[in-house]
Amino acid sequence: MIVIPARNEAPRIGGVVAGLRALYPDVPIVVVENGSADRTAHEAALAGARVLHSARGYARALRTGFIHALRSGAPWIVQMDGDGQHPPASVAPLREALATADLVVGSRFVAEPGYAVPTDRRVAIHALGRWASVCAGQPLRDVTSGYRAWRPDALAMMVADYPEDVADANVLVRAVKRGLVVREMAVPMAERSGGVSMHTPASGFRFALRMAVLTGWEAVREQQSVRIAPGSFDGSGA
Ligand SMILES: Nc1nc2c(ncn2[C@@H]2O[C@H](COP(=O)(O)OP(=O)(O)OP(=O)(O)O)[C@@H](O)[C@H]2O)c(=O)[nH]1
Ligand SMILES: [Mg+2]
Repeated sequence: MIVIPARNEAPRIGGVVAGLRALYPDVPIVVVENGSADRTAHEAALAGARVLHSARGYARALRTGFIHALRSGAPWIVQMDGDGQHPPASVAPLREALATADLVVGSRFVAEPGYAVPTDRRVAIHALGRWASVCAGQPLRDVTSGYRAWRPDALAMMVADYPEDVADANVLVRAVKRGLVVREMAVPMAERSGGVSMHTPASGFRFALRMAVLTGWEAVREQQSVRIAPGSFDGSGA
């Protein structure tokens, strides 16, 4: 199943869904919308997607889509953006890479990304990637990529307490800490083809700082939950 969070993407979402349907006619596509001031939901449905409505925000929209996918018994789940940045052709290789991973991240930084990622973003993503790598204990590069493929059993381990607010690098660190095999693979990406990004330069800076704190917290939190996990006490009182 393909899960696409979308807000105010009416001019783009139809093309994204149509592109996916042309390549994968049998794969259900779910667009999760909230708070759009335009006809995003209408265009998505017209192009053949099932439209779900969620609580506010990107992370909550994803969670709504994930729960739907798991309840539907989807054999794999790919999350991607609805603004045309993620090429539909990469769904197949991402899904195939699940043969050797629980979570596969489509990465702009394993090979050339295919477009000039603005310098401020590139610097922020690289810095966040380094920090997330330290927190996770394994190399992670494109930690803000929203193009990801999940095995359902792995997603089931994450969805119950999936972050409600922001979900990027923190999710990757949590996944690694929970023992999931997280891999990155090169995916060409495009520039947003219009509309408004959820990140302005100012909000992007605040987001990066916040994400850095949350990502560090994941490392500490998961460490603690391992320490106090049931069964880890031997009852001897020693
Ligand atoms: N349902 C829902 N979708 C959202 C929300 N915010 C962003 N999205 C969608 O999430 C996807 C990613 O958002 P973008 O604004 O493209 O974020 P980005 O790719 O990091 O930023 P750009 O590179 O500037 O495009 C897009 O499909 C958005 O429409 C939201 O509050 N609710
Ligand atoms: Mg985008």
